[in-house]
Amino acid sequence: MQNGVKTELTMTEAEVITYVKRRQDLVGETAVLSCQEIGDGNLNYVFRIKDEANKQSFILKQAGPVARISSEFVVSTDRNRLEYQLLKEYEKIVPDFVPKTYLYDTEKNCLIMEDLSNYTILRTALLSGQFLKHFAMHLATFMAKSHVANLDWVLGGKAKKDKLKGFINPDLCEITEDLVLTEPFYDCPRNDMSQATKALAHELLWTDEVLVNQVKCLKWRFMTDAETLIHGDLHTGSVFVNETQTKVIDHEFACFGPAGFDIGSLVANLMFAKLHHKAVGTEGADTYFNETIHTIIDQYQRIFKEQWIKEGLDDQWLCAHQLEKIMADAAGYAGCELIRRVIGIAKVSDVQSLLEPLKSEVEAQAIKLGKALILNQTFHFI
Ligand code: SR1
Ligand code: MG
Repeated sequence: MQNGVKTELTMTEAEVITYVKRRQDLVGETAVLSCQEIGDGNLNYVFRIKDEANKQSFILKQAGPVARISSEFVVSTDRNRLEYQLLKEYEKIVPDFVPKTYLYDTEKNCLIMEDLSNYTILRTALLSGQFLKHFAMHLATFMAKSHVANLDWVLGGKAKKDKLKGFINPDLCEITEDLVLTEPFYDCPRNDMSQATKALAHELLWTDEVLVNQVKCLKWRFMTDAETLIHGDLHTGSVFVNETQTKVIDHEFACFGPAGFDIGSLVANLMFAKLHHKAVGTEGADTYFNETIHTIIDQYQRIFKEQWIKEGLDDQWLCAHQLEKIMADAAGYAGCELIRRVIGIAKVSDVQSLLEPLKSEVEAQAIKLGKALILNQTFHFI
């Protein structure tokens, strides 16, 4: 038991093998299975199952009743259904950018999907200096196409409301509302930072009423603005890349929310990679990250407009107006993401892997950049 919740719902490696063996539709009688738990995220258990006999492998992702990062977070295992539903949705709209899903089990709250073992997590690739180019265009396409396809204007008001019912995600949205949009902006006991960073947070954030009020507005919009279907946690740890392809994973935060939230999360995490490389003095990193971020921002808007027309929408004023709002939101949410990864409980290795004094310097830069993005609600100055 953890926090009064039965943890025995989560399978062991041996149980996963027995479970998969029973799925003859997946592995067949000749399968020789081995299994390893490889998850390092904050929420779920991720098992890699190898079938030596048939030279194939799968990923089984199981949602436990509490978050891995802390049993304080009791999160509905329904998140597995939401993830499955979003994967199916993306398979229709942006099939090249998601892993294939083979099975969803409502009893065990697990999914079996394509093993992307020949890919690397984008955050890891970037930190190790693999300055890949293709993913910027892929992620701009992924976001713009999925966002436009789920606008009220495209689905129709009634059908959109009907679809929205299937993506109500109170527990995971609450995590975002608390960890991203509330706790970093006051002296919350759950925050986690050094004394020096705390002093800076006090000086630059917690005592700045204008900033705190802007964040309240961003939180309010996140809670109430069901603009379109969003991934909801699109950081560089939610993306797999290889030399030519890009796959977006970890879809359990899916909800109808402001489109700018996805763009902001992604851009902020690229900024963390940039700050990391700047701190350690990697040559060419500044130019690479600036170009990558600008490609995402520019291409998102270009593809958004293109999709708008493809969907048969002809009101160009509305398109421009909505895009303007989305990009302002994106800058604001990027600011919140930059600040929460420094002050809040959920960290990023871009910062955590640095030694002092570099770590504190990058934390201060992230706080200042985050603040400027929230106050200005534009990327124009970056
Ligand atoms: C309790 S979950 C903490 C964080 O991990 C996820 O990846 C989300 O970013 C969430 O905010
Ligand atoms: Mg995740």
